Formats: sequence, structure tokens, C-alpha cells
Amino acid sequence: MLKSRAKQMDDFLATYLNADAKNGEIDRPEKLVNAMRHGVLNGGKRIRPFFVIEIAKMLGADEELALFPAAGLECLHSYSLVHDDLPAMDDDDLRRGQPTVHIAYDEATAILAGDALLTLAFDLTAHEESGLSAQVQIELVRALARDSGVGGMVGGQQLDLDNENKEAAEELISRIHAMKTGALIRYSCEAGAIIAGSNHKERQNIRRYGELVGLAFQLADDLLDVTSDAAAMGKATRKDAEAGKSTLIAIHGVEWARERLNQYVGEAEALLAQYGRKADIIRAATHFVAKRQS
Ligand code: GRG
Repeated sequence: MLKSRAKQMDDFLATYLNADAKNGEIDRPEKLVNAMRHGVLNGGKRIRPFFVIEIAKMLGADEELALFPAAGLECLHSYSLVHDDLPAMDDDDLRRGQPTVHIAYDEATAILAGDALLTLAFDLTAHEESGLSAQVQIELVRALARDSGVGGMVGGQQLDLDNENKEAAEELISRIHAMKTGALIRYSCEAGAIIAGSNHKERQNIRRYGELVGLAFQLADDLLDVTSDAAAMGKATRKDAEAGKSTLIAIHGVEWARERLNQYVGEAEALLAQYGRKADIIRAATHFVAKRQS
């Protein structure tokens, strides 16, 4: 299911990032479009668009209505990875098994490709061909801006940078995770509820579900690091230890993390109970996130 949704998203994004396509009457610089394509069309799991589409469907919306906002969210996520890989940030040469955008092109082009993916995200979220009402588009744009900006992903990245090489307290690590990684995953679920026209109570319920999935996603990421070839390092994860970052696993250990992960999954499943069989796909996705191997 995740694979077929990922293919659907890849096809959709490839169409919107076609080097021949014109934005109104304005030609788009080919190099920049190709760098954007490099940053997006490179084999991501597409978990966030999956949640947008499948939550909207679970709540009774036509899946077609979720496509534009789902693609917008993946563009935003991809921009964050392109910028995160830059020399001024994590300075990574590989992403999704391929050269990062600043390696394949150059640093200035990677900055611009990230910028252009971020703005394309909002273009797609409030797109005239989406079939969504203006009110729904505004709600999506506001929620996406809130969760990706200073109080969400970007703010979390700043806190993360400020705490490199320091022993951060558990509360601060959790706050960084919730903002940097969790906020976009929570948005992916809330967006599904906004598209389906959920009432306040349902939207809050789905937001909480998304929060739990975000927590599970980050913990699974930390576990993946220690259970990979970095395990020998013992204390912290290889990736994070190299970057001088504290992790919850370094504080509490692997067993605690596994138990906590099960607890998040249990709580998340309880929130889905009211949707019965309609939630089967989302239930399976919750387990996939918690047990993911990549
Ligand atoms: C630079 C503004 C700015 C923000 C960067 C998201 C982020 C903030 C940095 C990424 C660092 C990182 C590797 C965090 C761990 C969790 C995470 C977001 C992993 C990547 O997401 P996946 O697993 O990746 O969904 P794919 O490649 O499948 O899309």
C-alpha cells in the first residue's frame, strides 16, 4: 500500500516538476528545476503524503482531493532535507543513497532548489486545480506554515543546532524532536482531517494521533541508528554522536525505547478504535512507522 501510494506521489511530482512545464507564461530555469527534481524524485518513502491521503480517505473524503496538499507536503519535507544536508548544517554527501543536491550541483543551487521547493509546497497546497474550497486551502496553508516554521520544524532545527556538543536534558531533547520531526508528521494527519471537513473534536483527535506517530517515528529513527552497525559505540547513536547530539536512547537505553515505542503505538491505536475497519490501513501504517527499517 505504501509502495503504490509512493508511486502515485512520484508520478504526480514528476508531472509538476517537468522541466518543459511552464509556470503561467514564465519559463523556469532548467538547472533549478533539475536540482529540485534531484531533491524530490530520489526514492523517498513518501510517508507524509501517505498519511494525508489515507487519513482523508478514512474520514470519508474523496482521495483525489488530498493529492495536491499531499504533494505540497512532500515538497516541503524534501526542501528541509536539501537544506539539512548543506555544509552549513549536517554537511552530508549522500541522501536516499544518491549524491545530495549541493554535491550533484553546487551549494548556491541547492539553497535555491530548497527555497523553490518550499514555495512550491504552498503553491500546491492552495492550488486552483485541487478541487478544495478556498476555506479548506486557507486552513491547510495556515497549519502547514505553523508546523513547518519557527514554532515547528525550522524552530526545532535551530534548537538542535544550538544544543550540539552539549548534554541536553530529556525535556529539551523531546521538545526538539516534537518540533523538528514531529510537527510535519502531525500536520500530515491533521491535513487529512482538514480535507475531510472534520469537526473540532475529530481534528483534535487526529492531531493527537499524528503527535504519537511523530514520537514513534523519531524513536524508531534513534533505534535504527543503535541497532545498525553503530551499536558497538554503545552510548549514543552513531549519526547523532558524530554530530554531538544527545538522544533519549543515550539517557534511557534501548529497552526503555522499545517499551516507549509500544506505548505510543498502543495509544495511537486506541484513538483509531472509533473508526473500526476503516482505520485498517492507518493501523498498519502506525506499525510500519514504529518498526521501520529505513
Ligand atoms: C533545514 C529547515 C531545515 C530543517 C531540517 C527534517 C529536518 C529538519 C532534518 C532532517 C534530519 C533528520 C535525518 C531527522 C530524522 C528524521 C527524519 C526527518 C528522517 C527523514 O525522513 P524520512 O525517513 O525520509 O521520511 P525519506 O527519505 O523517506 O523521505
